[in-house]
Amino acid sequence: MRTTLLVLLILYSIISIPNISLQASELEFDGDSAFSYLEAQCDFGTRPPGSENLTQCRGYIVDILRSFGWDVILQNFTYRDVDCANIVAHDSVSQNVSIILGAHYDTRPLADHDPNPENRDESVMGANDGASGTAVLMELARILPTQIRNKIELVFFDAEDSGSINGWQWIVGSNYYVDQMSPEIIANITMMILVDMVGDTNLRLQRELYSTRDLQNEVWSIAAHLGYDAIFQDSNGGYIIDDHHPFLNVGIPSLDIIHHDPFPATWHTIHDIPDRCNPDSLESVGRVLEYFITNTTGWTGEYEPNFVFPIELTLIGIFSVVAIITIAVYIRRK
Ligand code: 1BN
Ligand code: ZN
Repeated sequence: MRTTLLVLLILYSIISIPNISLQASELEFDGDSAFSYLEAQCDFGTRPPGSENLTQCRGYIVDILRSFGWDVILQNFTYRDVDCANIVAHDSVSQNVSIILGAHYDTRPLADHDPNPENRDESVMGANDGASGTAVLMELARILPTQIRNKIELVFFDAEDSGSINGWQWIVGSNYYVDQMSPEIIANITMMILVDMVGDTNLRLQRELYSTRDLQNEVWSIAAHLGYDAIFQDSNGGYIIDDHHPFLNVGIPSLDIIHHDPFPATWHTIHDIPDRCNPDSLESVGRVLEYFITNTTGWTGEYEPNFVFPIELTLIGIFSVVAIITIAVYIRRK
């Protein structure tokens, strides 16, 4: 008798467990598609601020975003007599932006970290450092459901990566962007997420330490849920002054998803080329972000609805089973 009861209870508990497992394969972000945007940027050549290559590449990014239905504006600014522009993309229908996704699209003018001193006067191709984060944002622009796009702003920063060269500072574009935000707009933004250097074949993401820890925890736990815990490592990296920094300074919770501590071997070298990058790396980061964004904005439209057996029915079921068994025992004894 006890055994029967136990078996029935176990069966009930199994069907009552909510199905929370949305798997990586159910997500839309495509690594090959993202990789094609990475390669296309590199086809323009190296892309330091103010260069003709960067101007051409900017036009390409704008065209692609518009073809996916986004409204795009250029935020022009001049730094040290060089014309620069952040690219800002919004939903074309309505705007109620609460999440900013960012990446820099410029590349470093000098490969000053190259192991070979003879290469240090050359410029960096920036397949990883520049094109990878940009490619992830472009693929998100393609696949994000139209229903949630009004909550998202995509910002591609110029002039991030020329720091300590000819007196330039780092993160010039993001500083300019945040300087232009009004207090009202700042108050409406709930978070900023930056993707930088996420394309390396051997991608390893440590936790960047300026980043808002709670936001980082959410993203890292989604990565673990999707099986990307070998990439999103649960260990502390270092403090990086990156494009999320100006947002943190005005009180916006911000996260930098960046390969660092150590930086990839190609960082600021002439070897930062598409051959050293990988569609799977872009896909892991893109899918984590897709999952996070669709969850955070409360949209469940195209995914399988989670099956949750209502607690009331579970309790009624258990009561009926217990009642039936009690009655059966009572009748048998009689
Ligand atoms: C990220 C990619 N950064 C540069 N390229 C930011 C950075 C600035 C990293 C200074 C280390 C030192
Ligand atoms: Zn760099």
